[in-house]
Amino acid sequence: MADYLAITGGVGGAKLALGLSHVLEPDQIAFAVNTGDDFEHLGFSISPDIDTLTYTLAELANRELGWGRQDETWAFMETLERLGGETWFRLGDRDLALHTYRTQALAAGRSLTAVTEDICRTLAISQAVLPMSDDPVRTTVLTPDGPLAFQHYFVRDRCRPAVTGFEFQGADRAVLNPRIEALLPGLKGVIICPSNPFVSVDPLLSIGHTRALLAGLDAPVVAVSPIVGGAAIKGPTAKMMKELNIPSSATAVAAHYEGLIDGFVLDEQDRAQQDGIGVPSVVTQSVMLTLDDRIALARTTLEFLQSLG
Ligand code: FO1
Repeated sequence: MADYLAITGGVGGAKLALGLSHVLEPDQIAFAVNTGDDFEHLGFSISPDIDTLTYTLAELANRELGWGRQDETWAFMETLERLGGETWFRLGDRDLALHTYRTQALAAGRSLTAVTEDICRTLAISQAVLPMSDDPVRTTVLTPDGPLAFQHYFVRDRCRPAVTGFEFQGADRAVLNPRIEALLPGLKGVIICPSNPFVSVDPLLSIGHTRALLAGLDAPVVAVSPIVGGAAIKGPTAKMMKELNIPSSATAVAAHYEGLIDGFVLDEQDRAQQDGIGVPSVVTQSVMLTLDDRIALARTTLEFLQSLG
């Protein structure tokens, strides 16, 4: 049974996840992964955040794009484009094999957890990578022009529409992955990775009583700020906060998790905000450019968790 659970979305979260995988033994850490970004496209079942994490842990991630596989080729997309097909969401040739496998396995009645386990085994990943739920939960972004499915907002429309809120379709009926729930009583700590609070972490927290379940743990819960110096390291977090009339600051991220977290990790650039954080906090260099940065942030976060425990 794992000692630590890390809740993660895509790129930003996967960086810290990789650091944690270098610091902890494989059986000490499990990852609870957002599936609110999942969708069905061109007949494939696509789970972007699970794939970003597994490719990152397997050292196969495409560093230039931030998603997909390294050494990718695009023959499928090129042919589809010539045929006049839908090409706004790019599926590389190597990546495609994985989507095909997952689509067939899910259609045959296997669970997303079981399929993800197969993929991890094949990619020689020893840590548990656990989809937040085996039931579909789909993030919808609310905009003044109406609701948008997450990937339409994020990729097709390049996060341009203003956001007014979010809905997580299916979250009220979904069941938290039983393998995640089974870990909770034995945990020494929970880490909320520096992922987007609204669209990467909230989908998991919105499943049934998950937020209350995590808040009620004996083990401490810490969040790492995805906002540094008023901006998001990657992605639309800061833009969303402005549009929601929330200051784009580390303090506001900590406030978003009020009642859930016991500690908060913020960047040196935001040291001046430390007094306004309502829970114990640690200031560190949290921008992860290199593998050493990822490992250092993982160590600091774990030491901080242990000091709270
Ligand atoms: N992100 C993009 O910005 N453009 C794409 O064409 C794209 C394709 C894609 C294919 C497979 C996959 O696993 C992820 C992909 N992503 C793409 C990333 C993804 O949509 C987002 O980064 C996440 O959903 C946000 O965490």
